Amino acid sequence: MFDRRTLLQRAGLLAPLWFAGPPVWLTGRSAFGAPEPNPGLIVHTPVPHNAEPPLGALVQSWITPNDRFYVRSHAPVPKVDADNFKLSVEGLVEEPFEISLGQLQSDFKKQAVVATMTCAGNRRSEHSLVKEVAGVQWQAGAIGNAKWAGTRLSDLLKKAGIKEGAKHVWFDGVDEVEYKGGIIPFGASIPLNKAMSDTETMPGALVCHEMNGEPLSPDHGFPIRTVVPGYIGARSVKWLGKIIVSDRPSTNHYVAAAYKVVIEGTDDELASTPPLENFVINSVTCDPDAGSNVALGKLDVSGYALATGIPGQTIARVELSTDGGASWTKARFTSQAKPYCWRLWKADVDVRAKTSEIIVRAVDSSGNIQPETVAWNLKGYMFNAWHKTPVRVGE
Ligand SMILES: Nc1nc2c(c(=O)[nH]1)N[C@H]1C(S)=C(S)[C@@H](COP(=O)(O)O)O[C@H]1N2
Ligand SMILES: [Mo]
Repeated sequence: MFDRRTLLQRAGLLAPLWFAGPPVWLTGRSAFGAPEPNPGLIVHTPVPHNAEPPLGALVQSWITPNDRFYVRSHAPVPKVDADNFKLSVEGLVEEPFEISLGQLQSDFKKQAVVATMTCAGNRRSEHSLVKEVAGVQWQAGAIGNAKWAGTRLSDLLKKAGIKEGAKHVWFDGVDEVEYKGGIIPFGASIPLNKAMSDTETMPGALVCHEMNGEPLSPDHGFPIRTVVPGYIGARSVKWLGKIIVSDRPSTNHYVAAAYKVVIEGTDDELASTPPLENFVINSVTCDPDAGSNVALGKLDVSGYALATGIPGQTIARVELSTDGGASWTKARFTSQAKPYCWRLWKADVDVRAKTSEIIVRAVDSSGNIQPETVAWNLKGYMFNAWHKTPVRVGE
């Protein structure tokens, strides 16, 4: 809960560094997007806040600490008065309702789940090496694995009573994104059957208010966000204000046009391309850093691997090559194969005189291999080619 002491402690820690005064939940005033000061992240843009951890720091633990978790926001952190805040559930339901954060916490069973969140634009900078892509030039750190807690989305939908014809669930944030000279909320939607696909341990989607045992921070969506295990981060809407049940996918820009893999982005192409849902298989070497000097002989390497968000698929194998892909060494895992979660790995590779890069690729439990190359796309999404870390071999 957000007791006063916790709030003051957090504010005391943060206040001196905030550009626009104390945090919004203390004063009711908007921080107007002032980023939470965080030396643990590399900042791409301060407002809206877009930042990612250095790769070496990312794989120190299976659970990503909150201060090492990437931030991806399209607008400044919105003004939210937590005491009067209400989330509404509406649309194709029998009984629409509004609910406060307190009620959400007291009236529903709390569900926790560990799931990896990753931006569809993770590794976009590698698409840009082929041809410049607009947008935040993410390295490979727009990913993290956290323990999220809150209410199952399905519990809220059941309370409202889903009407016949319902097929999708929309999420609207309360943030204000500038778009084409106007203001729109960030929005997403997921198929109703994904929302209702809970298992005992895995919610189809979570209406989340806790990240790694702490209230969500402003950057990560305080007071409430969705978390959709297996889906690209863009479907996990921060600062959630509305849940709308509908017979169609959301008409919000971020579903209808953005977050699609397109080449030219004409109206026709956008209209015929479905919105992205599951993330793709990926693996990345996080240590050593690109450009490191390495000695001949054995070298310790570590990184992450992620299976696609398709149910049932986990990472089965991670392989490394120091000879351009002619031969491969198997990595060992330092974490279990868990659905919708990354798997961390370590390997001892042989650095040879001719080694110029360390290549990594992953294989999933269905035998799908991470692709050697990927086709360029206009918005730079879903980059998952073999990851290559250039190194310089010394004596
Ligand atoms: N309201 C709102 N929700 C949002 C966004 C946003 O800009 N506004 N960004 C989305 C994107 S693109 C990603 S990848 C994730 C990032 O979540 P994080 O900042 O907690 O890592 O939030 C998603 N939810
Ligand atoms: Mo994203």
